[in-house]
Amino acid sequence: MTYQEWFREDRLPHIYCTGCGNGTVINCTLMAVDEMGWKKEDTAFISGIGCSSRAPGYIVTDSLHTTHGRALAFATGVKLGNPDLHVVVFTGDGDLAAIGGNHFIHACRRNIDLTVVCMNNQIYGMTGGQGSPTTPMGALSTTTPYGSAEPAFDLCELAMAAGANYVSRWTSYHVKELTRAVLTGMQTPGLSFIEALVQCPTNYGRRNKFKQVLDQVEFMRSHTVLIQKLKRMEEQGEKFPDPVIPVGEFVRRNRPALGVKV
Ligand SMILES: Cc1ncc(C[n+]2csc(CCOP(=O)(O)OP(=O)(O)O)c2C)c(N)n1
Ligand SMILES: [Mg+2]
Repeated sequence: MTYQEWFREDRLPHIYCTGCGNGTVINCTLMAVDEMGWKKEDTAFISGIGCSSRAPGYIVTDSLHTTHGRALAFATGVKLGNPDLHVVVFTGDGDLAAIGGNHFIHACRRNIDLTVVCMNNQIYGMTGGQGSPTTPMGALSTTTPYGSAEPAFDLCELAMAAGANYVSRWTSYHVKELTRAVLTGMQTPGLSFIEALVQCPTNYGRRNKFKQVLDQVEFMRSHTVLIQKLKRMEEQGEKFPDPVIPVGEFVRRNRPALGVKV
């Protein structure tokens, strides 16, 4: 089987804007699913509300497109109700960290056996570009017309501190690394959190000096540094990109988890 067989062609055309990074993340996730050899009948995709949360609609398995911020609450029910299912959550930065922030930290604390893929476009994409908890300081959005004055959440640090067993960050530029990270997350019992930074040309890029789609992709390429390398650079006083986006595996561990079949 190839990963393309997981797509639902009857739902095309999709809603994503030209140049959106979400499709890349869906591809990477389905390539990881294919690599896992999961069966469609044993796999469920759960999401909240947002552009990112539309992803399960394009996949052939059973899925739940739930309410804004509540993907993890529904996914908890699905997984604990039927631990035999492989449960993958697609969410966005607003869905996960704003309205759904409390579900996020408690799902990580409980370490529920889920794979959570967050498409972080650093904005509320679907509703026209309001600022989110991951909008960088100084960035323009419809609700931060003079530049965001708030520090942003680091979703990976948050997931790690709250207790998730596996945490990793990549971007839509890093297709191979992202696929491998999702795969490792699927292989790790407990909550696996994979953050995928994505370009949003319509609602983030055009307001923030990324005139072309590839300008934002190039920014992600040139501002990412592997976490371990970054630590070394800091210790040795070496210069690194500003702002810097640490990528790679933040943690892989074996805390007690919920929903793992013993
Ligand atoms: C309870 C509730 N509040 C607000 C909304 C409106 N709303 C829909 S999507 C969204 C933001 C989505 O942002 P994000 O999760 O980052 O997803 P994106 O569209 O950027 O992928 C909001 C506020 C809603 N649907 N339900
Ligand atoms: Mg978003």
